[in-house]
Amino acid sequence: MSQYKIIFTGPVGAGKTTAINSISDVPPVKTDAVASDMTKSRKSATTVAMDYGVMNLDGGEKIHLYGTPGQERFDFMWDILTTGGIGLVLLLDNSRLDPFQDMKFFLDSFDSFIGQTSVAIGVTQMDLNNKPTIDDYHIQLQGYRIKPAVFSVDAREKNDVSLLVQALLYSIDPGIESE
Ligand SMILES: Nc1nc2c(ncn2[C@@H]2O[C@H](COP(=O)(O)OP(=O)(O)O)[C@@H](O)[C@H]2O)c(=O)[nH]1
Ligand SMILES: [Mg+2]
Repeated sequence: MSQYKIIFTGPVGAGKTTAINSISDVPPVKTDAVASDMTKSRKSATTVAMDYGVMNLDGGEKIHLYGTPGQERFDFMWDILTTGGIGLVLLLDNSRLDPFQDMKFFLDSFDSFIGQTSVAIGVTQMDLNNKPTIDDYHIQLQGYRIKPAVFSVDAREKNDVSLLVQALLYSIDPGIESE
């Protein structure tokens, strides 16, 4: 059986834990702890270590899903978490102050991993903030050498997250999803 690993990243509150929860076919492992810093105002719990889940594809493949901790003070873990990964899902919270700055930060931080693999971008909270638009993201991405898929995603919706993951898998290997 084929086993693959993909990594979810993005700022605190972007929906990583929720997204993995939405698509995992096994009960996800959440290592949430009570936040002790500035994330407290936003959420009562935040991920300090990582999230983990598994998605079973129709072709029998297993996709292992790992979520990075969002806080920058855990960025030492990012290298460990990406080892062996085949692609990155970057979730961006459209209601944050400067989601383009967030996008730049994460694309830069994962630059070498993305260079060897692939990335797909999901923009969450568009129901709360409809600007910038997906077109605006595409325009912003013209300054980068990569051409990722960019979808509007509600991390609570299994279908939204599943489509994003499938777009990522397709960009890596158009055959991976075939039944
Ligand atoms: N309104 C709205 N809420 C969302 C959306 N996506 C995720 N959320 C909520 O955003 C909050 C933060 O999500 P969480 O998964 O904890 O973010 P994480 O820090 O990236 O793991 C949760 O309450 C989610 O239910 C979205 O598209 N719209
Ligand atoms: Mg989380």
